[in-house]
Amino acid sequence: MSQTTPTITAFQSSPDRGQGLARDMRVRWALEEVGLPYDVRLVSFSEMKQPAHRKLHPFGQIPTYEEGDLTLFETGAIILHIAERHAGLLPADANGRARAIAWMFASLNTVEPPIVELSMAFILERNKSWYEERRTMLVDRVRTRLEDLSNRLGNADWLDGAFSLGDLMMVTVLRRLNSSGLLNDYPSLCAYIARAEARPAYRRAFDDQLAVFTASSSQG
Ligand SMILES: N[C@@H](CCC(=O)N[C@@H](CS)C(=O)NCC(=O)O)C(=O)O
Repeated sequence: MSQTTPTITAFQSSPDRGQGLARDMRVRWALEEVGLPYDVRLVSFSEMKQPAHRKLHPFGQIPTYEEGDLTLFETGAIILHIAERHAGLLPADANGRARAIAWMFASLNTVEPPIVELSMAFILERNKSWYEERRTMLVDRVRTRLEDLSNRLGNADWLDGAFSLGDLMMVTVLRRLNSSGLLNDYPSLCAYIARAEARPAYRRAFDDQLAVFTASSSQG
């Protein structure tokens, strides 16, 4: 079967300042795990909101994924598409695959929302008089998820058997908390993230994304 080289979109100049948080990182990492070469098209913030990009992504965001006549948006859908066609991100048995996919949904639907809300509150509301009170509530909600996740992971290396797309997505979600200090209270989650970050595919994806940021910063 011939494989068309996919093209993904990524920030021309990432607001994450090279921390590997922009969501093209998830797709880069998945493609590296399965050994699929890919091209990257960089887009500026204004280009993302233009009709040409909105044809690919209705919400004017990155990443998108183009492969032949298929265009996808949403990292969950993109990574599932890659994992279903290439070995490396899903177990062979049907029940194991279903559970790995459940973990991917859990990372996106159950763990990511309170984490994003906490960071959005910092970005948009930190000057409000009620910010500290709201932050306390949001931190509690994040901690509830971290506690439950840490209890479930226990001493295991990965969430359910071998490394899967569920771990890939969960780690990218948890890394959004790096600057908050909240992860420090959960040593098993810190070790889990470190284990994932040590994977050669993760390193390649991170370095490639960082190279874009470094090049854009050096252009001023
Ligand atoms: N749920 C989407 C979220 C995509 C998303 O939030 N992308 C961010 C970059 S990490 C973006 O494009 N932000 C710019 C904007 O929303 O204007 C996914 O997982 O693909």
